[in-house]
Amino acid sequence: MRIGFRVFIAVIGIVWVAVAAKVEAPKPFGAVPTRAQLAWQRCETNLFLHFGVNTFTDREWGAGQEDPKVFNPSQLDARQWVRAAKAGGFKIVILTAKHHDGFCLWPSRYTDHSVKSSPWREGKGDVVRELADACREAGMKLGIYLSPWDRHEKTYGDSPRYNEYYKNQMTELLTNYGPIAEVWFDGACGEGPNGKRQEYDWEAYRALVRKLQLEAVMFSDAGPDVRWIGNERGSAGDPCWATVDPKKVPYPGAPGDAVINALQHGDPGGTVWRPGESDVSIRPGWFWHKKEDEKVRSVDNLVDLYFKSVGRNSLLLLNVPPNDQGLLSDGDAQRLVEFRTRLDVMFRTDLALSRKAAAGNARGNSGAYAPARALDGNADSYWATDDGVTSSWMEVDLGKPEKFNLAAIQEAIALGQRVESYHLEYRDGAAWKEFAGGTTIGHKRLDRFEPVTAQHVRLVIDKALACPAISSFSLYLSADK
Ligand code: FUL
Repeated sequence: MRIGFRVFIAVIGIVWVAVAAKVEAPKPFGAVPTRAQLAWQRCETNLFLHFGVNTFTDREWGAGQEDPKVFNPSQLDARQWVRAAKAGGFKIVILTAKHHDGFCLWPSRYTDHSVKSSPWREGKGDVVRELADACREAGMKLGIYLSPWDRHEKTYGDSPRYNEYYKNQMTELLTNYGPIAEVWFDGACGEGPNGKRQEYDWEAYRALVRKLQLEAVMFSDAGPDVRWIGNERGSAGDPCWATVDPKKVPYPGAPGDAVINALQHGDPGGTVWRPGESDVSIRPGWFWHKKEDEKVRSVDNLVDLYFKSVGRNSLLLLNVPPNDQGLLSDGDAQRLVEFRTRLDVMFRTDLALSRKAAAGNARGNSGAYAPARALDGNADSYWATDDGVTSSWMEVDLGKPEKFNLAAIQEAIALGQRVESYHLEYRDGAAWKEFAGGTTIGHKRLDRFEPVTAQHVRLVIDKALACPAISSFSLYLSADK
């Protein structure tokens, strides 16, 4: 009896071990995101604030000779900026602490070309401080843009000296204002063939940021953490991989069509994780110009950009420039609210949430990776197939025929980006009919299509670099097209 019981326990143990061994999670595939990159991708929409002397001189690129006295916003209120960002659902606000004209929005110790030489707050003001305080109060993350190209600073072109200057300023910004979520390195330089030649010490800049703000992601054409998407139209490539071959974009500002192509699309199986950020302005210019007050993008246009950036595994960085009073203009702020309201309505009711699911293959035949995991509203659980199964399907039973015209799919990107192509189909009697499809998925893929009414819907993974891991599959009926 006792021996029989022991045998029984041993058998249970062996079976348990065998089952547990079978349902081991998929191994990460290729390059994977760091914790900071993953948190950044989940932000989805960030807000850019272009503000500085150009706001007062009606220019886009200041010459560097501007009199600091022109900087005098009468009602600057960083809390208003952050309120508008919050209302628009933006997660990080990135301020041009210094643009190409070299004028600093904080009282840097290393130059007088800053707010301290302006009449604003009698030379005692600090825009970066006011924004950092407003962010902290509101639970908003802060990012900084510190232009490498500097048309004012005398040492620019004297490479070692300017690199010191730049690093000193970076140190001020990264030590005095609390946590910084993103550092934006702009690759632009308009010096031209006869202009000054500055060799930026990118390696030293990056090392400094890593040392001072471990959780900050660094943006530039060449990353290292986040890449430029290759245009300023807010539109990612299709396909769009978060992985890249770093040799294709050797340094920020590297020219050529091949570079732009690499930025737009990334590389399947690329050795480095470097997701794309799609920057675009809500107005024609990056800085505020009175004459553009009537040229603020429409909600339809902004939603379209959202689909072309966030919906293609990128992040939307939308610029909304404060005006010469130091406020976001009412029309712009209002547009942000309308944009978010529209998205909230679109994505309010997920018809697939918690519905019954089936799949052609579920890893280890186990509940841990069952298709229902893609319908549970949990970003960290996922449906996965067995190793080596790189094409399969999962099916959702909507309970009754439902009408929908919008699909959202997400991969469990903590394990790497895998899917190369997929399509969607619905059951019509005995037949399955395709109604949408595409290439990469990544963090998020959004599809809009003519309304379909069906009860049974399949996500078919046609091709993947490794067993797919799908964290979410959702269907919606949106009133607009
Ligand atoms: C560009 C700059 O030259 C523009 O002025 C703007 O800051 C944009 C975001 O990046 O490279």
